[in-house]
Amino acid sequence: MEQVRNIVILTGAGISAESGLRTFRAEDGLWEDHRVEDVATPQAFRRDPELVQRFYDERRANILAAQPNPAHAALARLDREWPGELLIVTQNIDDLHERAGAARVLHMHGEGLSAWCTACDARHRWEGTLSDNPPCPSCGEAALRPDIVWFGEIPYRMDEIFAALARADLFVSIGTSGAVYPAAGFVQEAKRTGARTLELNLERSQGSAWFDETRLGPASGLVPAWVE
Ligand code: BV8
Repeated sequence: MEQVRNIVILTGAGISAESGLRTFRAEDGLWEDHRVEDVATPQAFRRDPELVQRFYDERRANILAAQPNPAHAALARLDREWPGELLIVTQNIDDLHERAGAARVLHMHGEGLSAWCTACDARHRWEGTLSDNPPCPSCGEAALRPDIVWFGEIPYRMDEIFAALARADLFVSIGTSGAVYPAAGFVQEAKRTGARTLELNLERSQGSAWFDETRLGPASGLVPAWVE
């Protein structure tokens, strides 16, 4: 393989599936219980804040009960040992990459264990519930929302992501259906700037045609094998 220095890795719900966290679009997906427009939009939050807060309360509890799987562990090892640039851009709101030991992680869709105060803009690590309207530890206002990027909101740190893609020699996509933008477009950006592109997924995704190579199987097997 030609000299690879800089790697960008995009992960989606599929990398956490074997940790027991449900994906979005599988038959048991999250969206089945709640219609997308019912929970993951600012409009839904304005219309029915209690429903949305309870949805994320449940997700937060599931995240705390989950454990990293061999795929997270393999990426953490790669992050520790890789001498060049490496960035794990995750669409996931769980902290399993970090709990496996990864450091260079960017949560473009926010974090389930973070609460964002809409009154004073402070962000707080949050493991409990928000549906009971707790006061913001900074300003005391009962104005905390999930620190999550909903549909129609702008993902976090897009400039950092595009700068990393511009420098990447290798782009690896793991466990994502390629259904949601702008994340689904990163492979095209990586190709445009000359990176090799690899997809590791349980099944072919909406973006598979854009990848130089697609390997199909569970992440817990594919990712450690690729990192070796
Ligand atoms: C934006 C919140 C403007 C957190 C999420 C029409 C056309 C194109 C785009 C649009 C359109 N209309 C609207 C849009 C934009 C919209 C969008 O893309 N809509 C889609 C539905 C068409 N996007 C937005 O609104 C975004 N914002 O565009 O702002 C902008 C953009 C750029 C710059 C400036 C301005 C905001 C999107 C973020 C929404 N928030 N989540 C939460 O609740 O969790 S998205 C949600 O879906 C998750 O965050 C997740 O990241 C995302 C994608 O899902 P996946 O992670 O891929 O999970 P999925 O279940 O789909 O797939 C799992 C995959 O894993 C499967 O392929 C499966 O086979 C595989 N798998 C399963 N098990 C395993 C496995 N693989 C390996 N091993 C296993 N064991």
